[in-house]
Amino acid sequence: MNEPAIYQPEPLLHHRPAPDEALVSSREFLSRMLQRRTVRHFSAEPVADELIENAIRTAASAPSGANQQPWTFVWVRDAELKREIRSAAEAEERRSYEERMSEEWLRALAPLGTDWRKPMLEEAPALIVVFRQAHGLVAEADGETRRIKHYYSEESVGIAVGLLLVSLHLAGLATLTHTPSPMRFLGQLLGRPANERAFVLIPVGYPAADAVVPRIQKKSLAEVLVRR
Ligand code: IYR
Repeated sequence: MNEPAIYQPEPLLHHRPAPDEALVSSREFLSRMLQRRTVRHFSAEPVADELIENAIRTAASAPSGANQQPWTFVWVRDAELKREIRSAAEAEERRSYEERMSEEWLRALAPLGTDWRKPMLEEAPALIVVFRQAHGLVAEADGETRRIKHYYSEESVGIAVGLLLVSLHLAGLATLTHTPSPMRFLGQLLGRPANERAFVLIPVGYPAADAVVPRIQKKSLAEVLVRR
């Protein structure tokens, strides 16, 4: 067994805005976030690299179980790779829509207007595929690879994806939070190691000029907040 790393406290750097500034910034942030929509129609317009890099830096700043940061972000721009991903995703989605999803599930999805076709996987200029590291792999001095347990990796990656979506949205970009099921093909096409599981596939880009979104509602504060 290796010695555990030691606890080394350092002073917290913390910015506390004045109360009026806090309210303004909280309201502005809320109003920007209320404009975020899941988008399924993308333009081919390219995206500046730094917007994607900063979104991934932001995502990678997320809190994680034991600070293990159990994530890998694969940024796909290559047209041929996008085509392969689309084709594999559509094969799985077609089987899901036609054979695997229950009537109840299909009814729940009806307001979203989705089907098995996923042209956005080729149309969007970038795809970000987020992988969850189910466990860690550490190279030992003797050349062996040791497995380390990861804690709360699902929660950790979920939080990181939330931050990723926020950063991209605030940069004026559109995203689709897509989970073709099963997603094993993503690890295969992208050559990821066996400890990584595809978590979500996110087309990123500017919305198409004629993009439409389903008319849906978010629950009110009263419906989601319990005060005790
Ligand atoms: N993965 C499919 C189906 C789908 C499932 C849920 I839950 C959604 O919120 C949306 C779609 C698809 O992407 O079409």
